[in-house]
Amino acid sequence: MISGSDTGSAASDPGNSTRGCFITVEGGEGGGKSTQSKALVARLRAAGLQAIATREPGGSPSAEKIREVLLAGTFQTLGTKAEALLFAAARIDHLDLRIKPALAAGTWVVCDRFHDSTRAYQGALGSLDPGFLQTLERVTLAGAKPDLTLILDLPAKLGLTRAAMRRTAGAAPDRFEAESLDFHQTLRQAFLAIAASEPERCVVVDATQSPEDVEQAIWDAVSYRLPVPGA
Ligand code: Z5A
Repeated sequence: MISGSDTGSAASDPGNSTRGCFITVEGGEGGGKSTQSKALVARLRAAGLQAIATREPGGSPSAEKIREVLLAGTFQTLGTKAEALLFAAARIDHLDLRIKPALAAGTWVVCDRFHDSTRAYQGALGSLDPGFLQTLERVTLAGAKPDLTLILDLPAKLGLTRAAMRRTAGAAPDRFEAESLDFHQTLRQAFLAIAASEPERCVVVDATQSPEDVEQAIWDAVSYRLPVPGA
């Protein structure tokens, strides 16, 4: 059960029909997270559920401001630890203002990136001390773990090609997209390692398929793992 305390988890009681379920969508660049988050919300609504799509970094007015500086690389010079703290500050605000109230009202929340992105980008790639990251995650989430995490997996090169195609003509890649192919390959392995370490929470989805096939694979996983009416 998601709450402000340190003792529970949204994942602990997904069968509680009075609360919404919390689903996160994760993976490397260009995997289709935004596309699939919107499609999943549409499917949940069609199944008669209240559902919202949100994203990280961002999702609340103050967190969206933090997003701007993070993606611009404004504070990159402060180092990975400081960046992790900024992602955490945005996440706390997002949880308090948007995610927790929605779940408490029975609304399902689909979030494009969440704490696994901090583990992968700032942890595996930024080489942050695991103890620091675990403590930061514990105080940031305060028990608010996702019920289900969908990890959209595809080769780094394909993901970067897709991300580049999506950018408007002439727009520069953001601070993370501009990293090397090696960086993105390591990122892919980091997400797969998270999935392997928490199979009860994570499902890996083959994101090389067509958008329609990815959407169906996601729907199959959601309907199998969570209490979708009529599934
Ligand atoms: N970050 C972090 O470091 N630490 C943290 O804790 C958090 C985040 C929360 C957020 O960037 C950055 O912040 C992110 C990690 C870091 N790194 N970057 N960059 P963002 O939100 O701006 O971008 P993103 O999350 O990385 O999104 P994305 O990878 O660029 O895209 P996507 O959401 O995965 O994909 P999409 O926009 O849905 O699709 C991309 C294009 O591919 C688009 O043209 C689609 O039409 C196309 N597409 C989608 N699916 C398919 C399929 N199946 N086939 C063919 N084409 C497809």
